[in-house]
Amino acid sequence: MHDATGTPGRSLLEQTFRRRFSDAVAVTDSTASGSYADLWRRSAAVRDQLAEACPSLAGERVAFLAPPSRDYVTFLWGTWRTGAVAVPLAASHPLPELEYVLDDALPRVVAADPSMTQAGALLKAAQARGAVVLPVAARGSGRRGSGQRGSRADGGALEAGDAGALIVYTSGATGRPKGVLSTHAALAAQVRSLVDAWAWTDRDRILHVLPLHHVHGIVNALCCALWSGAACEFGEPSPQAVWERLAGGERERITLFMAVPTVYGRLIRAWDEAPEEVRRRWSRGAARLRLAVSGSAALPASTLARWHEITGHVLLERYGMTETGMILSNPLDGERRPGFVGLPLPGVEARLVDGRGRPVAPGESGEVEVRGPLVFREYWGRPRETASAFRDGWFRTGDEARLENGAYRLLGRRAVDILKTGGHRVSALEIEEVYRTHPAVRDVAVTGVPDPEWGHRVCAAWVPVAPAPDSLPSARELRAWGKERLAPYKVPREFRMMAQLPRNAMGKVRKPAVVSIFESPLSAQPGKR
Ligand code: MLC
Ligand code: AMP
Repeated sequence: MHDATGTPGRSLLEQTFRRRFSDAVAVTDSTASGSYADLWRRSAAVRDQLAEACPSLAGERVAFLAPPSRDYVTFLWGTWRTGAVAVPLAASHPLPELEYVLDDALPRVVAADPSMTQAGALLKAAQARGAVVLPVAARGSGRRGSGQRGSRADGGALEAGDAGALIVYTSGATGRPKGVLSTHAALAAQVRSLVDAWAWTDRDRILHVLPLHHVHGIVNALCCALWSGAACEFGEPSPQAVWERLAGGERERITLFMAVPTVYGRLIRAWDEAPEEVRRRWSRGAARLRLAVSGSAALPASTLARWHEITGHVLLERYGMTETGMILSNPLDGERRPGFVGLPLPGVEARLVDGRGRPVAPGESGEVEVRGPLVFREYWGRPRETASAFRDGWFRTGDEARLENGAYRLLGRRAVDILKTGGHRVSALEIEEVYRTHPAVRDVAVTGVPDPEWGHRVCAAWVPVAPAPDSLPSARELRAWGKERLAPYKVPREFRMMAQLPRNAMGKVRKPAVVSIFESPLSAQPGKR
């Protein structure tokens, strides 16, 4: 059976659960694996448990914290089967970031896998906010009969189109992160487009090492696999473990791999450092991949070239956004040009416009705008921001691009305060707001310094309060303080203390001047403030 693209109009669950009698492996993690039939049964048990704890969940939010695992997938499907909107929480986030999501998404139910570091604190915070709390693994979910006899009906999600499915948090130019709400229909459109473009089939097996609170990991890797009847294997993300898995036996061979450029950079470094015979084995393994995809941030041409030398594969670079899913992609068959992100994916309309929203002349640069069934519905609870994200029905990406010889080249973001670090979109202004609450900090300017490993390296220039206290915090202390409040990838890598910040005549901080400060040789010293 290689009918992977599915019938138009099929919802994600409808498509996936037409395999509900299949014993083919759907997901595996380091301790468990689940067939499509298992997922069907287990997710019914989760649905029943959720419905028992909290009747009429349709349209309500269910937030959950779980490692990439069979239980994560089961919980996601179970949530969808109640008709609720899933809000996956980030495993790496400290409590204040998780509490922010609780206060913004207002979930009726919050679930956590007890093995997660933040599980206890999260559930306590959720209880204090009046949410029902649950463990992620459902009672009796392993039983053969569970979810079949005497169980509740699916909450409309099997056919759902316009119903909300998923809220993923991502940073905007200003303020705190926004919840991007996508419908079942939008997710199905995103998945169908990728399954079609990259020719997923039920013979595929993806090695999944991406976080499961972003669309890259949730939609492109996980949902595409399940839509296609393929296997999704959650692997250990260390570079050595990835190489070893790719080099693994012919049975259960990995056919697909997806990652952000930072990860490809790390894989290349590990390969360079490995002994000759290990290198040969790793290269042979990676050469057997059907497809390796890079995205979420610009792929350096040097990474593309080196990966080609090592594995014989040209990485397929594509471009997308949380709000839209994937927009542009290099071809599966055909030339993949370094520095280019290809053409619109099936079902996606893209165009380039000038500042007033008029399409630009051929060869001119402009802002990418997107239209199509895959676009998100709203920023959760932010109608004004949702409205201003669209112009004449087109979603405004904020990314600048040019069409050159039949392919798009991305030129950067319009807003200088949105950074991409390790594939994560972060707001410089959000980080500044948090650091302004530090007792020793009077003012601070955060910026992204171009960096071969991270894309942007988050750096902060700061001005101490006056009069300066006797003992000023070191860079290490400022980082430790930030880690208690911000996701690890938002915490500045470097700090530079200054008497004042560089400002223009209007008093606005000159961010390019801040970048130059960190590009000077002095900033190469670690631990300096
Ligand atoms: C982690 N650290 C960082 C950092 N990330 N420091 C600076 N900048 C960053 N971006 C710090 C940690 O706090 C730690 O510090 C040290 O680096 C080592 O951490 P680590 O554990 O090794 O990092 P790791 O967890 O491995 O993270 C690196 C990564 C991860 C690249 C694997 O960030 C990742 O999985 N990124 C993918 C993000 C993603 O999926 N984006 C898709 C968004 S959707 P210390 O001091 O404690 O040692 C999207 C749409 C689309 O963009 O198009 O796909
Ligand atoms: P996110 O909110 O994490 O979905 O980030 C989306 C942003 O990532 C886009 O607006 C782009 O700026 C960036 N992005 C995604 N893919 C690429 C790519 N291939 N090259 C450059 N930037 C990318």
